[in-house]
Amino acid sequence: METQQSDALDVERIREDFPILQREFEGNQVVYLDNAATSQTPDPVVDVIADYYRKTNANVHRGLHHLSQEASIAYEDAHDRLAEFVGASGGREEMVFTKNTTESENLVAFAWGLNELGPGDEVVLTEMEHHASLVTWQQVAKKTGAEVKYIPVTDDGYLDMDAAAEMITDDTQLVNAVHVSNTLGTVNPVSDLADLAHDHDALFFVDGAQAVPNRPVDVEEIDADFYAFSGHKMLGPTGIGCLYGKKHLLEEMEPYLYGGMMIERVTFEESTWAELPWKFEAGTPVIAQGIALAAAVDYLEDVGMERIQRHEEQLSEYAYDRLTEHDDVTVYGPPGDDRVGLVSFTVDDVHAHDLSSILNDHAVAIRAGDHCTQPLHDKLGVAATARASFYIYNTHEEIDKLVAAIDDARQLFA
Ligand code: 7TS
Repeated sequence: METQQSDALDVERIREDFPILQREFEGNQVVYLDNAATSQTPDPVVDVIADYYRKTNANVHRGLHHLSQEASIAYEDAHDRLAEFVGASGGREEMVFTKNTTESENLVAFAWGLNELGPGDEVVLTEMEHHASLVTWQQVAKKTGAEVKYIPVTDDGYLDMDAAAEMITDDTQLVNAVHVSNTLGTVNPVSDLADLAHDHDALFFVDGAQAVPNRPVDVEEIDADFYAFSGHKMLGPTGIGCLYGKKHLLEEMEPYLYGGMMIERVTFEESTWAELPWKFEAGTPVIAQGIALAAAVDYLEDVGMERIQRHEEQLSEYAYDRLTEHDDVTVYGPPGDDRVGLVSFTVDDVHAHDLSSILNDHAVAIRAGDHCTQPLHDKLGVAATARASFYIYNTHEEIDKLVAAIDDARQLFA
């Protein structure tokens, strides 16, 4: 698509690339507000996937035949494209393709943590971590005897950075924090956390699943040692995630999965590992997904990451303001003008699951539940929240439809 010249997003033009948004259910056009769970995929990216299978499909054993050569080059180049997108100057050597953010978390926890952690060591997470990191580090801590600590979340939904400064000590080996909370919409001060971690020679790992889709991210400016994200939340296909890692760390780490493609030389007794990043991509990798994700990145950059960020901020502030017009609505997290494009909320006397089911009658798609942050919900004192999350194709009118559908639910339960 053409580069937009004006400051605002041309949402109507963008929506033409997403035919799924025209679907109707019982006469209502779908209002897709579940983007923090997964985003929709634009036609140009779907075309790349279809073209790949129609014209190029082959396994990526370089040099065997023309199709394999083409697939290999496109797949390898996709790593460079993703590295460039998040500011990793080391290119493909610093960009591992995985299945999703969860697998990227597991890769670091098991390939690094299992070997490096022991009794007396500490891993510092935050109370707003997604289960992807929380459960994973819990397990590695159990296996190694290390301890997991959590930076508290304040009542207004921010990280308590004074507490962080006290909790991160010379015993800390790694700090793992979400860049953007999938429940609160908080944007965390990741550069400050990186400084705190590095002051104590600890590594800093960022879960960027909710950040890379909607803001410019530069892993070197943050000074992250590892940075994880998912393709399916940023217009790409499912089945691909990314792990950025500083080259020297990835070089020192043991592999995570073993088998074909990740080796250099194998005898009956011993094996040596392929160069980066292939050492971490065992078996037939995510070829079509990787190539398609590079196309998604082209699409995002054509639209402009700063514009996307502004659009999301405007929508979430509008949603926050509209939702809080009613006293019976509680919105969780920071104020409307200081959050990313999502709003988690409850409505008095209406359970979040009932709410989402009534919204579904209006074809308004939101998510209800714990959003894979059960401990954070425990702290908030609610079992479930409703969450509306926005992306480049959402409009103010769709938020009005959300608010009208909530009114309907309110009347049903009055
Ligand atoms: N980290 C964060 C901050 C997330 O929001 C998610 C997914 C993950 C990690 C895991 O990503 P995955 O691609 O490995 O599944 N979050 C959500 C959500 O909020 N609703 O559905 C999935």
